[in-house]
Amino acid sequence: MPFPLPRAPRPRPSASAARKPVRSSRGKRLVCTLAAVVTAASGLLAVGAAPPALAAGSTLDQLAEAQGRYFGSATDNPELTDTPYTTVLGSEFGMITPGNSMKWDTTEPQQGQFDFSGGDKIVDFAQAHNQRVRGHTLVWHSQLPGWMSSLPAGQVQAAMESHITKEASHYKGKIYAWDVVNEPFNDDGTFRADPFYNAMGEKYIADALRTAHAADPDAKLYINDYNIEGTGAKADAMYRLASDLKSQGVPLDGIGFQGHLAIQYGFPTNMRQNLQRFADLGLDVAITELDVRMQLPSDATKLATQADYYRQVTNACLAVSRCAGITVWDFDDKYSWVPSTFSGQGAACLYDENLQPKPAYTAVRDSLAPGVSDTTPPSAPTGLAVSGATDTSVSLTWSASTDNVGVSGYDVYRAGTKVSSTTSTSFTDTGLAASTAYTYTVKAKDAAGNVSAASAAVTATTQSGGGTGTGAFKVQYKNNDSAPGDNQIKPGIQIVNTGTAPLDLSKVTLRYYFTGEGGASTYSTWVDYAALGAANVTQKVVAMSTPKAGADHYLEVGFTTGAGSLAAGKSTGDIQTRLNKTDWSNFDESDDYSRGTNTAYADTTKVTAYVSGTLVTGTEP
Ligand code: 9MR
Repeated sequence: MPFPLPRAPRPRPSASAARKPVRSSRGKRLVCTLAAVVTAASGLLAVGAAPPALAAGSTLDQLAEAQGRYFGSATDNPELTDTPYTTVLGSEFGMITPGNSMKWDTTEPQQGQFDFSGGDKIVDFAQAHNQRVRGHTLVWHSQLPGWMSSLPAGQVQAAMESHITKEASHYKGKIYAWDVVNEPFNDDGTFRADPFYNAMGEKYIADALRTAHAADPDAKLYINDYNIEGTGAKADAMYRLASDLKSQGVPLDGIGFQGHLAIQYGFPTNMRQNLQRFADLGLDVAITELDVRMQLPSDATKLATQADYYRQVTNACLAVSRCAGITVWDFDDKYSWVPSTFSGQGAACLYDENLQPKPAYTAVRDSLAPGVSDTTPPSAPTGLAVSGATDTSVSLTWSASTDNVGVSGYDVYRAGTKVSSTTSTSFTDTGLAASTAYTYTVKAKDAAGNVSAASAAVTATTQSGGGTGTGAFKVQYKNNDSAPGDNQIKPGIQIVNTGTAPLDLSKVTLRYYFTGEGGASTYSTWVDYAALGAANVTQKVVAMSTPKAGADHYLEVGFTTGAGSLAAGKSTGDIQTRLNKTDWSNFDESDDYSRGTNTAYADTTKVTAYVSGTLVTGTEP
């Protein structure tokens, strides 16, 4: 029989009571006064409090505790003999969840015969390391012993209450929070038809919570599930259940969001808002089983995405004052459950199989305490190029930098003086003097304030002032040649006037750089099509006096006065050029400087453009 207990108000433990002593990176216990810590309830610094002393060597849990949260890990009994592993387990984390040894099939393998030895060992480990314990789990459809799964429906409630009472009483006073009910929902938000639901209907959940509360009134009681991190049908079902239980006065303290994420499925929608709506019901929320898997093999890009997911989860928890903490579902890829469950997937944890921290580890630290841990600057920006120039402005583009945690922006320098900070990879410098050369560099920075080395410098010359027909423009390119090893090169080129004045095309020349690869040194050129009239396009091949990588010749494209002027905002339209050596010997275009593989027009900086012989856009080889 369910026995409705009046719900005694249970204030959150005070910051001092709830928190274990903070240890320094050397393991020495530091005195952590209430004034010096962050209030658990608000997540804000206590008024007048000195910020906690956080050093680069602070543990994950110390960084989290300074934000009023815990940082924990799951572990399992076989792992406790791995000393390098337990050294990290015992130091980095402030909360431990037994991965298996408190589950029903382990603790009550035969009806009425209980075995808590595995769970006891993990509790002993935690207590020896000043760690708290999340109990996992009392009522779950999986890892049930055979006798329980086949029990007649009429005996399920008594068996469930007996199991909860026995286990929660055994661990009374030693458990911070119990996952009383685990995974009650199907993905569509309907209740899972497990032995408990089949026997008792939805009310088994309230009954389980009341039974656990009677056995250990001080433990926080949670319902825990996966695929509820973001908004959706399953999260909505949990929200409805949580609201109902709260309004009925059932002793429910929190909702556990397991957080088994995968980079190939995207980050959960509105995670912070989703956590917040549960918190607004007067519940704690916690991330209880976080890991972020990927298709193997891992690579730097996947690990960076994974790091970003871990960071976003941490940010979401920090943004919700009732988020009590985060637990990872083991911290080391060596002991992750993922590879044995999802074929071909893995690398889901904060540390790799050799116990080396991954970018995700740094990302979590950086979220918990920006700047404390991340001392690695981004890579220097590459590919800095002039994408346009007018008589008063210069436009620049560059390639994105990479960073162990994430690039937060770029600083643009003109002649060594910072002229802009931007989060994009382009910038237009305005208010410049006409006919003047300006030299630029760009540096990348990250959220911790680390700044990269400067990019290679690029110099741009503004147009002559007051003249006509030299406004800003850009060059677009496409490859019309599907055979890079044959005897012809077929660049498609067009010019777009991006300025506000007409562009006198007769002053414009373009250079397409390539290598000749032996054979004849004389060339034939062709204009197969030009929207502005093939007869208005001129071409010649020029041998470079100083060959460069991917370039010992260039095709120079020009325009007759018949091409006229290109109005602001307009494009010349498609110009299909073609060239061959006069002996028709083959090229190897694969390394040619100006060549791209795009078959639709796209902006390029590798076909350079000149007005009256002065480079105005693009980067020469
Ligand atoms: O980590 C646990 C793994 O060792 C077990 O084989 C598995 C069996 O179901 O359970 C794992 O933990 C699960 C947790 O108890 C509930 N949420 C999903 C976890 C991963 O399967």
